[in-house]
Amino acid sequence: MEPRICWANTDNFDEADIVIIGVPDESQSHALRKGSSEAPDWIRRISNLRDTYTRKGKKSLGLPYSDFKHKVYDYGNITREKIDEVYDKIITKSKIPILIGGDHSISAHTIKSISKRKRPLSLVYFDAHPDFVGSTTNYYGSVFHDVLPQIDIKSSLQIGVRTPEKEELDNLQKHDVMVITPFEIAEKGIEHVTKSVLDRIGKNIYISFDMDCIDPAFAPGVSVPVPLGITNIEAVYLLRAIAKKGILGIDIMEVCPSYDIKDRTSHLASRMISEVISCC
Ligand SMILES: [Mn+2]
Repeated sequence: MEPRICWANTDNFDEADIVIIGVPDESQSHALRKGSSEAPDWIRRISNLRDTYTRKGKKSLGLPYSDFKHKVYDYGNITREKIDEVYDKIITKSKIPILIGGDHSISAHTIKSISKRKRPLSLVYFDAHPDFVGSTTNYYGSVFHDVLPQIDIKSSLQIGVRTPEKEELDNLQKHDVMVITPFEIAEKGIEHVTKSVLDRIGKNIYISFDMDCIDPAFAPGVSVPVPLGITNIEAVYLLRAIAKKGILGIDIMEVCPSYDIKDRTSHLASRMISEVISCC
């Protein structure tokens, strides 16, 4: 494994309130672009290269615009089969997991695990795709359908959707899912949209973040890129606001380092993690 992510500041799991976990698994992806399983270690590597500076021979973090109050522990990598066991240790101790994928189907495991302990669950699903295929299950395009029994649909929503299949459009309508498209953010402004997100979600909030919700101009290194996405600033503005309200956990999925441009997407993922930590 690469060194721990640069934001980790403790080697003691028990004293941590934020836990970083990698799941280097892309077994349920059908993407033409392979390589999302490399993301956890690659993001750790890039965080150490790009988000730290050297002062008098010592490592100095390039913080978000505030210091961390939190103790952050890097748990290393686990398999998808271990998620429930590891999340039990994390959620029952009121720690916040930040999981790095891997393909998006992994999120179904984390959502199911968290919903066993905290209900009703508000899911904030950032994605270019609704992942709402119901004709097949347990893969990266069926996550939202797979977790329907686990989430409170009335306080959940999708952000960044712009390439639904017909079946998915029908499912979104049938289940009356709130969707915020990139056009709606362009039209109404990020502040207005953020308020409506905060009004929608309840107390038990989980964020699942597919990096492809961000425009490929900012995040080219993803498994299934789609033009006309939200900007990096809009994404982080929303993440900060939701994290401030209080989250049970977050995952950051589908970074695909081998298709990236100069590690832009891995670096953005690392910065996003620091922004979320600073607002939790
Ligand atoms: Mn997805």
